[in-house]
Amino acid sequence: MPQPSALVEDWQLVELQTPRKLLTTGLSIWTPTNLSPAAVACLALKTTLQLENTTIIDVSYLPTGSKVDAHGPCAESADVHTALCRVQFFTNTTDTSSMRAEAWLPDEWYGRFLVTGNGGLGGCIDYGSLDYGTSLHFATVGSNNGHDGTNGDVFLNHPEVINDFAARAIHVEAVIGKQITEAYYGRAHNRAYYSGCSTGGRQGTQAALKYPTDFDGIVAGAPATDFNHLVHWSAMLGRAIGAPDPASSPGFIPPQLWKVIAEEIMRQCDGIDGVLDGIIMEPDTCNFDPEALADGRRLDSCLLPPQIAALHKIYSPLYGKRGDVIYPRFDPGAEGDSGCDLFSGRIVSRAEDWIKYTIVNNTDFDFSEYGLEHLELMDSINPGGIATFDGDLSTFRDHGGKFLTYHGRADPEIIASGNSKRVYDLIVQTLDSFTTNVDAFYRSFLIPGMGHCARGPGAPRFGQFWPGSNAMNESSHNILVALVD
Ligand SMILES: [Ca+2]
Repeated sequence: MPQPSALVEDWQLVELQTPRKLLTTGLSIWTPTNLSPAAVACLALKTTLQLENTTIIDVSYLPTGSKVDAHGPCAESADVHTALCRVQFFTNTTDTSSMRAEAWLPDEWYGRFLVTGNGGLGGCIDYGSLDYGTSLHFATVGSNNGHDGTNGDVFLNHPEVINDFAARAIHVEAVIGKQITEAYYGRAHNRAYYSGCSTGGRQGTQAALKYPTDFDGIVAGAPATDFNHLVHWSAMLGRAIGAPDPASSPGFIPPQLWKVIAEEIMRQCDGIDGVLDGIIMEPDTCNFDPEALADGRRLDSCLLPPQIAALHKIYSPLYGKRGDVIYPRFDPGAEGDSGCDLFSGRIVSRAEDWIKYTIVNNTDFDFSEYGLEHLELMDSINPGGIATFDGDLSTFRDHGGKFLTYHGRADPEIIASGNSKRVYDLIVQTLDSFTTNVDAFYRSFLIPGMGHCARGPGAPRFGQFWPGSNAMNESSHNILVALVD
């Protein structure tokens, strides 16, 4: 990771405000009788903060080099790379729902406020993102999105918990987080930002649609937009591939065959972009022909007809009754050497939980009965307004908001990158590109060879999260700094 001094120097290049510095000297000894002015100001919040529907759980001052432990069922702990005031709080979002959140307030603050998102069906405060935001001098807030943990059983018969997950938690943590920030520094923030990926990308998109004045700038990675259709696609892929039992599911493709399939896809498509580098620059140019694996040319790769049929389904868009695209296809080149969760022979847990606990409300639901009628049910219920498939960003645009989105084109987890193309087209069509210069406030970056939010053989490090990720902290290399610019 860059040394703190170098980091500050880089940021001062784009900094127009004088940084507010609470701590003027390094803190070498930490004892209750030797508190820095920043620590004293921090601990005072315990008794002075008065916030609507909110209980302060704890306030602590964390010197650089501290460690924050994982909470409950959430796995992530984090190192703290910059001295900060940590405020843990709990807000009742309704009479039957609540949100646990934390505000991390760095000693050296540039007047910027940042909210970070969640992942999957979580449930977990992303401490790594809180550390990243504060290391870049944002007052940074993260929440449990209305429930602890990563499972969907908390949604069963709890519509307000669903409402928090679908949209409200990010809004509430923005409102309360801004108040805590102002109370601590003695002045309000200059600009408010949001950054998240996957579910976090959907949360950012939803914020721009439903609460368009909460944030001035949003980074939304690999967004789980058109959420109900995404869940349906995941479930239908599980159905197409079947359980790992040849007797009942002859179309199932065992993990060891995915290496062969991935190699064949690269053989057919890697060179289309002119470079044999293991990256398919534009997967939509790849018309992968699975039949090449059935013709017996390769003894190790002779797939059975039901397996070939499964591949045809995986690498084709999912269509509705009228030939409309329900969801785009899995990106060829994203499968990896042993296949991914989607191809494990069972419905991925995120889709399974969403369907069981928010749609059919049946913990014993039999997925052999799952079909198109369940998508129709999902579309009609649309729990919490989760769909997040609406192109009308006009209020966000008119408020002066800027939106950056990115999506890896080798995303093996759950979200096909073609969906980000659909969303872009929807926004352009809704706002009418003849009268709106969409590029002036909304830009979408498709990243060849990048996996889900990160990783992969492409160029996956551009400051989307994590200190120490070797991303350079200036605007030509760092998406969050570029958003600030
Ligand atoms: Ca290539």
